[in-house]
Amino acid sequence: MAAPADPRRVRNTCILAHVDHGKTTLADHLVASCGDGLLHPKLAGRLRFMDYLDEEQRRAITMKSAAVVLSHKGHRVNLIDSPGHIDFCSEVSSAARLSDSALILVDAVEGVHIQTHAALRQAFLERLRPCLVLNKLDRLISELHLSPAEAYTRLHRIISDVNSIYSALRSHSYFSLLSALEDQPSSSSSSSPEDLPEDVDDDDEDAFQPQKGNVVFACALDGWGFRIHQFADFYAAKLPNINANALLKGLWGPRYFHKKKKMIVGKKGMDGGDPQPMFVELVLKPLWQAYQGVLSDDVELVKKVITNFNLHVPQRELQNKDPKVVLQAVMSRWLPLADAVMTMVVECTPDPVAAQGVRVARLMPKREVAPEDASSFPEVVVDAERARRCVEVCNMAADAPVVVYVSKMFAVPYKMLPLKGVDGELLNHQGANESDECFMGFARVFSGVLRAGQKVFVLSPMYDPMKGDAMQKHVQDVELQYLYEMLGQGLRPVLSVGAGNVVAIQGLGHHVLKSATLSSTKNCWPFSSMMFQVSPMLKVAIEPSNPADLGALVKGLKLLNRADPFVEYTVSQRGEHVLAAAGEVHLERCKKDLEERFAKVKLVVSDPLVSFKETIEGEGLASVESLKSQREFVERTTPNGRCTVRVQALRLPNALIKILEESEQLLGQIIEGKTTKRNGVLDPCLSQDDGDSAATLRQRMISAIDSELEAFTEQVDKEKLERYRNTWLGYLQRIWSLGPWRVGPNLLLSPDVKSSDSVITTQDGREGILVYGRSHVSESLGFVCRSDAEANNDIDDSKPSDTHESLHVESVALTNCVVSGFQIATNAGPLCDEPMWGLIFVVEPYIFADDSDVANHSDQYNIFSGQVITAVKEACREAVVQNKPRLVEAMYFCELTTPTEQLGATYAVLSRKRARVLKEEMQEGTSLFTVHAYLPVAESIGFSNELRSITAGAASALLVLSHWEAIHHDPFFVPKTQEEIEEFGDGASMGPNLAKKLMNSVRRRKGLHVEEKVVEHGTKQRTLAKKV
Ligand SMILES: Nc1nc2c(ncn2[C@@H]2O[C@H](COP(=O)(O)OP(=O)(O)OP(=O)(O)O)[C@@H](O)[C@H]2O)c(=O)[nH]1
Ligand SMILES: [Mg+2]
Repeated sequence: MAAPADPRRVRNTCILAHVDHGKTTLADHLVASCGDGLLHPKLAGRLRFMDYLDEEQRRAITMKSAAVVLSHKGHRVNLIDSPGHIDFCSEVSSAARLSDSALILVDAVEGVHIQTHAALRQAFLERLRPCLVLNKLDRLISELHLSPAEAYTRLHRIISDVNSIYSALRSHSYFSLLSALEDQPSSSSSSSPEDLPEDVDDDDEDAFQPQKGNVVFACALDGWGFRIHQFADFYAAKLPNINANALLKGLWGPRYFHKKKKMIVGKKGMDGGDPQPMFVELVLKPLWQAYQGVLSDDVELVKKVITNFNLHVPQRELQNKDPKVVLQAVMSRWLPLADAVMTMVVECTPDPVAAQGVRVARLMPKREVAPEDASSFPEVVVDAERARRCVEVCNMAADAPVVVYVSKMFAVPYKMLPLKGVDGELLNHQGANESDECFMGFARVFSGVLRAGQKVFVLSPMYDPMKGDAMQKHVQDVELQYLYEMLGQGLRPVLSVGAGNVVAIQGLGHHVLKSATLSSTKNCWPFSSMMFQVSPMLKVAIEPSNPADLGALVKGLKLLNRADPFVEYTVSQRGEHVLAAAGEVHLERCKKDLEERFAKVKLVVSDPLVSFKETIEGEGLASVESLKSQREFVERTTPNGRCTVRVQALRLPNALIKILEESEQLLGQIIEGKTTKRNGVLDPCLSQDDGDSAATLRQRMISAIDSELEAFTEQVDKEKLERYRNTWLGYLQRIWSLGPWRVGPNLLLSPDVKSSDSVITTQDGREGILVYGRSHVSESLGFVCRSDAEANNDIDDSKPSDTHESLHVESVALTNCVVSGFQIATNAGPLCDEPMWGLIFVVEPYIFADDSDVANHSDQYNIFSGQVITAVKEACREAVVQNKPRLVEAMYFCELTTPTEQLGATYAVLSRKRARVLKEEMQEGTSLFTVHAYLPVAESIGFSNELRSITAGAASALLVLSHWEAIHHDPFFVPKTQEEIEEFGDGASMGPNLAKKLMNSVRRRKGLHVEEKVVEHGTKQRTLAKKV
């Protein structure tokens, strides 16, 4: 199927939805009708053509996205089926990146679920034009036994649910930060209309409207579906005095058909009674008749529908004994599904030229180029701008620069690759012996014409064309091998692929790890990175059953790391091979892939290595109250006695922690002017160090404090609140560093010069001065202006004396040591070496003059700086221990569906797993309950399995990482007072509390000391008399 010369006749679309809403079944019908013989229509809906992996067929869920080329009335449609399970959400991002539009599927019985939200958000973020498919309409008839009127109400509600989610996304309040980020690099052009999604100006209008033609009502299982246009055209032919347009408008909403007058009227125009809207009368009723006729074997009713709608169904098929077959015979002739969906795709979604014009602002944000760079490399600026322009207009001229985005790599066994090329020549698959798997790039050409064998540059997301040679490690040149059209599992070799088409590229295996931009010129900006809904959370250590297979395992892990966009493979400090996956289902598949494809050895998988964090008590009001009480300082002195560090620990309000965590990437850029290495969800290339984003962030931080304080207006009087607010704002002006990794949710405050004892202090008759760090972070964020900070910093300069002069020089040199000590401490807390979370450290290090002779000896000095780091680290850790330390655990948001009779069993599992139920709701018209709960990640292992087995497979759950939450138990709790002993026992008979248990399990895993009594009950031990 050669690509049409005109890119306007191409569509790239993906199917997105919640798990099991019928994406793959729908794809089957599209492939059967438009796939050029790839799938026999008889198998459509049963084969699940796009789920070609064994594991997908076995579990009946899709696990990867896959593309297929379809043709419809002279148009070429590249269709990508995606998985709905949250564990594979990265595949959804890969699919969305290559598409221009998205078919959002919703099950008419289940309605909107969490992944429906995610699908809409993904489509919105990638600036795809969404269309809606309401699937499984048959279930409304044959399962729920709804009347046409009830069904109409339900469909109406789902459409308005979806519309309200989408309009919330469009409204600028939601994701305000994100859009600020997105628009900010191209702030000059962000106001120009072409940068905004096309439909942004009709914000008030619903995005999904049956009248607009972007809603299909369908039953993928039986292969039928329609847009109201089909009915409008049909009735227009029958009712000559009403035109099709008026019918179209009347067919959705509260419009009624007056049979006698043959007119469309409002409700008032109907002469009383209980009139039904036109959609019910003219659309749903005939559908219901067809179903009821077939299912209750009412031949007359079926015949009526057949004659009313002039259908030609062969008698042979009508006489089939199986009602399902009869239904399909009638329905698929009457309302063929593929026709409705493909016409919608062609009519309502943009071609690549139109789409790329809108998407370019997201894909390749305009960069600010420093004026000096622009003048020294004018040709680079011109070339890069040309490449961007060509992407924007989807230029497919042969001389246009080639720009391609690879959104994931996937592995295909060499034996599955085509042996012959386009002209029947033999293909030479280089490296076939090296490994059994060939890595392909799942890609799309955005500009120019990509040719097999072409030489291109692979640009990593960090690449900056203005930096020339300094960017060597972010760019490689590579000669591509073959190009293929993707046909589900099949690959069809092609010689070239023009802009606006999806393609599989062979020959990138050694050059691209997960995603990359390919370009024919080095003078091109890389595409912005994709966004993922979650990050890989579930970590396990993997080892081979037979230690001799370690080499094979490591090689296999490296291959898996490449083949799966979403696993992370690391080697821990203790030498364990750690694999991070998105969830249980994903992990199981990874294990299977390793055992059967990549490593081919038997494996042992450890229990999950669950991450925790450490903090101190003081949530909510307590964190405010703690501001009142002057906390004790913890003191540590270096062994040489020259430096004393005083540390005080406080707790940050939860709202502020959340913002610090969410904005990690942005903070990294603002503070350091560059990106951080961690797997952030936000895109490094979207923003630069810019005043706007700092201002937005600053404002969010202040509002977080305000909202936290607002909650206490009842308990605390106004004056006090104002004082607290000022204290908090004061803290925000003194942020010296963030930790761990310089962007975490912990603050290091520079000493408060005015309130600390004084800059100069005396101890044992010696004079010492404060090591004072500038509040760099506050400056970068704009909480203080740089000149103020400098004035503050000059305080110690203002009173120099000879001894102080040298001390001062030394103190400046030691500031970095203080920050390092803080970084180390926040990276590994005192409870079980897990990172700290939400803490403020006020650190006051003093150095004293050295009396010994060897002052300032450089060796001595190095030792001294090490001692200062240790002292700061120890003091911070001790400050945590002394302020009621608490363990923090990650929580999943869990959405589960269960039948009423299994509700009890479900609750039993939930409570055993320490889940906190948020709400339960009966799904209207069904006997199903939807339960929302928070579930600790530490307990999630085996949760789905247990749920499945205890409810006999009736309940299913979906877990999404939600937030971190402190466990309120004290891990060091030992009953002391009389009441406590009465309540909990004297500690001898009491098992360890939850926090202690979790803490100890981590300590044990890490090989840290665990304080445990080996013999709990000495009195119960006895020596059995031996009878000789
Ligand atoms: N009754 C009914 N069942 C349907 C319909 N469409 C799909 N199904 C069934 O729903 C189940 C899930 O279908 P899939 O097509 O695999 O769903 P999916 O959205 O691809 O699922 P994932 O890819 O795992 O997210 C299958 O058992 C289908 O037979 C429909 O229109 N009516
Ligand atoms: Mg599927």
